[in-house]
Amino acid sequence: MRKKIVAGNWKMNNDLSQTQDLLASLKTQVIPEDVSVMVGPSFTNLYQAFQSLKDHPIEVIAQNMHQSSEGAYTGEVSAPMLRSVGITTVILGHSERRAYFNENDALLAEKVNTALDNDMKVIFCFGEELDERKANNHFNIVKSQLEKGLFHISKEHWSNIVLAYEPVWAIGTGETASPEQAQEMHSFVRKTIASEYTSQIAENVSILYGGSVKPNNAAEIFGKEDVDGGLIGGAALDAQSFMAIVNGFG
Ligand code: G2H
Repeated sequence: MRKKIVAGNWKMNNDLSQTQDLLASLKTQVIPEDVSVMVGPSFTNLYQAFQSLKDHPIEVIAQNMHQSSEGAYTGEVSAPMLRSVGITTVILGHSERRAYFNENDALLAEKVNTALDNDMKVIFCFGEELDERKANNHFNIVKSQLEKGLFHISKEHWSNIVLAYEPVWAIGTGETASPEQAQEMHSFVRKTIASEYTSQIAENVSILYGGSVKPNNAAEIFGKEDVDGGLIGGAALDAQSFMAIVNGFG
């Protein structure tokens, strides 16, 4: 059985007191035993969030990290730093990092290696832009992102990988991929992994969908065979909405 996962990506939202408030609300909620629930606050609030959720099933994750483990990289945060405050999972390759911070496939491959070398789990994001889908090139784009950013890892490392398909045209736009579009891509990704690695690896990896998931569409999307959960942005900033999405697994 693949792990069901719902991860909140808070992006650059919530200062310390807002983080504390949101965590306090989340802590009053019942977390279903069969779903791994994660939240990703900003770097400045990770330590506080980890401490606050220490004895709670919600995992605190990071939104990004630098590709080097240490060094003269002003303003950056390393994998060992994240580990030192209790964080063992990091989101890499989010489309906002690719678009606004010039993160390309080669850089992401380095980041993946550094995360794995530091015994961290990776939520690896990928997805096509609108013009690429319109040109019917979305499968090629996704395949290329996976091949260049991720498919260099060894079989053994796949247990530390979660995938997140996030079509760029659906992120923060209110436009969601239809459950059928999500399923079609997730199934394609699984087949691609099976042919590149093994069908067992393909069957065991959780593939999340991200892009305007809300309480009113989560259940339908999560109901698709190859969709194992979601990476949630806007709707993760409200405890009730986020939990309604978590409870979207019937
Ligand atoms: C996609 C998603 C979370 P949103 O970025 O990663 O954000 O749910 O706001 O579209």
